[in-house]
Amino acid sequence: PTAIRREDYSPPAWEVPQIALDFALDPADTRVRAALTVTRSSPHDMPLVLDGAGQMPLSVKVDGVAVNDWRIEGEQLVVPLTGDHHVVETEVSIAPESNTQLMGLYASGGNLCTQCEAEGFRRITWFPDRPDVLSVYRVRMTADRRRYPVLLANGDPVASGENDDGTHWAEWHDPFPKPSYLFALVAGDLAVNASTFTTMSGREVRLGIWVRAADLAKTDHALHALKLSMAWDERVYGREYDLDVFNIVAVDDFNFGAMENKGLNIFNSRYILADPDTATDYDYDAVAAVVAHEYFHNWSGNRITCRDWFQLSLKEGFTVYRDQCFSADQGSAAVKRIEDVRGLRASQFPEDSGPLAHPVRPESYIEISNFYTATIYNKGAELIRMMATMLGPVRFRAATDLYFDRFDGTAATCEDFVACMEEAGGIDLSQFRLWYSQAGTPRVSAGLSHEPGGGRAELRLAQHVPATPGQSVKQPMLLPLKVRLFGAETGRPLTDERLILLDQVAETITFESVTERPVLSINRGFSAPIVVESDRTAEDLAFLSAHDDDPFARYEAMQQLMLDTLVAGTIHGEVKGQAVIDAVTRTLEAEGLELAFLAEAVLLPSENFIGDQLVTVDPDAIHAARETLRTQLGRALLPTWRRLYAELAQGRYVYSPEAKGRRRLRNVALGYIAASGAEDAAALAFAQFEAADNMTDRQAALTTLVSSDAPEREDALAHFHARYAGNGLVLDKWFQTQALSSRSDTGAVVERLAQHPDFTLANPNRARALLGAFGVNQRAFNAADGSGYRFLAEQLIALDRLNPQTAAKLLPPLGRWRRFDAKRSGLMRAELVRIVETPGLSKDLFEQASKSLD
Ligand code: BAL
Ligand code: ZN
Repeated sequence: PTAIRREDYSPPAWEVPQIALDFALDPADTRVRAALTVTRSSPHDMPLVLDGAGQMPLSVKVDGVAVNDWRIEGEQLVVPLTGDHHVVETEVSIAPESNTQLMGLYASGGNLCTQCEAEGFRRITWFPDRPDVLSVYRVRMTADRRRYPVLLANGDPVASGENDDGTHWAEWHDPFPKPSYLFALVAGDLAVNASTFTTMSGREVRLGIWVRAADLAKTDHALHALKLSMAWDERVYGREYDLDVFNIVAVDDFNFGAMENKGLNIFNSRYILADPDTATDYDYDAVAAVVAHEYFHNWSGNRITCRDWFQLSLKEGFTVYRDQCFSADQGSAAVKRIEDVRGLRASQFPEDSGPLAHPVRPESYIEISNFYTATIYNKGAELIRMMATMLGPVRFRAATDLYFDRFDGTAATCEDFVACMEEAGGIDLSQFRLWYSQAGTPRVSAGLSHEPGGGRAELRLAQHVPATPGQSVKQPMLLPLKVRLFGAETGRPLTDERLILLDQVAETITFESVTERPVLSINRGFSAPIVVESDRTAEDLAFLSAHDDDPFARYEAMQQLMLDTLVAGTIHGEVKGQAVIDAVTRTLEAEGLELAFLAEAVLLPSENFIGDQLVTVDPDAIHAARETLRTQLGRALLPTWRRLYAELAQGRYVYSPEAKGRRRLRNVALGYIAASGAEDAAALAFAQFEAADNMTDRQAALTTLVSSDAPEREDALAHFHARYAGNGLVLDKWFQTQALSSRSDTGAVVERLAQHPDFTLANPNRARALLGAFGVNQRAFNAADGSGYRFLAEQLIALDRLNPQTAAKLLPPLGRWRRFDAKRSGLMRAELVRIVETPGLSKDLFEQASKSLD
């Protein structure tokens, strides 16, 4: 497979201002007729080159006349054209029911739907399938009336009618020029939760959430979130919705979480369906966040799209930032920030320090689907956040207004965005641009010194950006660091919060009038996505965990204290947990902290995150150290956990920030009661499991039991499975919870679950629930005999034949071989070699596996 390089970009030779599509829909043989109005974009003598994937044209016409001077080159259709304007028509036959890749037009649950980003449209019809070719689409669909009573496409509905042969038809028109990756259609037997939204200029938009009839009762939360998102984007960014209709369709088989097709979002049903019995609080939050994310794309992605796929973070980083801020506004901003940083550390930091590290704006790719990564999305969002921090809210809003105004209706670049920030923000972002081109997580060392009696403190900062594949030498970056000093004796702030722009390899910052020993609070709010290495003692960290006025920094101090304790415990085999116990005690006793914050603050860092701190990961020692500290915390604070567990019980289920916080902390308490070894822990968990009127409490109880040896474990698993038979989203939880178990037999259990009648590789959610969860279960996956590696490799090879995109996304755990001992490294590499050498491997999996071997 060959690599596509960013520097090779050239503008399209032919524009396609209009396209008319006519679908005769049928699961086995869908006929697609496309009429492209094409225009030579500059003086040149190049033919029209259209992308396709597999299908042969049944006919090609130019200006209404059949031609035969076209040719197929590789996967492209080349049509010689003499004039500057033509209409080029093609017809193809495709079989949605045999499409297991879930790219292009495919069948899910008896309905037909599409997924075109990034390069799925070429599996539907011949087209210049690149994001900088923008066209106005007119779509006509004809389908069996009984089987597919609902016919939806982008834009606004224009006309519909019935035919004598049992079919019906509908025509849709989208007046906004869009790239092919935003095309969508749905044909199915669907029910709608309909409503309206009146925009800020008084236009009424018809909203519809389309699902199978049995799921209709689970769509109110998504619909509510959609309305909140529409109002939020008007208020915060001045962005109004632009069509008369906004539809969302939920499908069970979907590679992404959701897709922002213009006016017709298609969602993975896990991000639409929610009711208390089947969705956790986390699921509810995720539904709202993804609904918001896709809606926000209407401006950051659709009205302004990407010039090429190297610019993917232009729309994804910005839109993630927007959805993060939206979610922060709905509940606790502090807890949302903690969750986002935890996610970044769990998924992006390992990517940035591993073989698949790439810049936020990559230089090359083999398969673009592999670049829908945490780096593009989540680190990309951090870049926007840093610019917002440096500009402040007023100038940031002016800069986004400028960006939306200047680039509306175009395909833009990351550089265009940064230039708007610079222009409207009145700052020089030359050095900041390195964040787009340099991969790797910067590391900042921070040392604070103080002259007792002298009144002056000095903060010595030094930065280092580690080498990443293809980038051995790095330049120093611009790092916005929010810093504040606190007095160790009084506990009071000694300075205001300062925003330091660290732009040198090393720099010393001076603070005057520092009258007592200062303690450093740094990278407050996680103002830069970096690793801080400070010389703060356990005492300093405990102090900050009790006194810092920045909730993130307060959480961070506790995490660092825990991490230092666990790393030492892993290395020395003895866990000295008293400082953590004292700090947790103080936090739980502190006044005025949100319950959800408390729940976050007292949770130990994950085994993976502990592993990330070590040169060589010893999964068993890490597991042992973490379990020991959990047990110490459980025992030392058992009366407190029991009190919290009793006090935080609630009546009937309510979804509100306050109620969510209570559930979260109560379930953390349950976990610690179990960790203490209390004899009644399993009975307590099982009672909760049985009595719960909501999935949050039921799943938390199940999670506790699944990691135990208690007899209740099997009962709970069996009850759960029986209760939710036929509910795919909840069965995913059943698989996932078992794959995340901390029991020593988890590897064997997971292998058995892969043979379970409810397991299938054909459904991406199911594959991710078992294989994805297993891959992040550090101890189970890294079993010393290599059985975990072998199992995952076998599953990925099988999955690759069905759905390469999903297979490739599950590969990264095998790429961590450099971090393990020689025996595990060798076993992991052997599986990567086996994958790479598999005949007929997709370029998706080839790219991920071969890069992981380097
Ligand atoms: N554009 C792909 C799905 C998403 O990020 O919204
Ligand atoms: Zn997105």
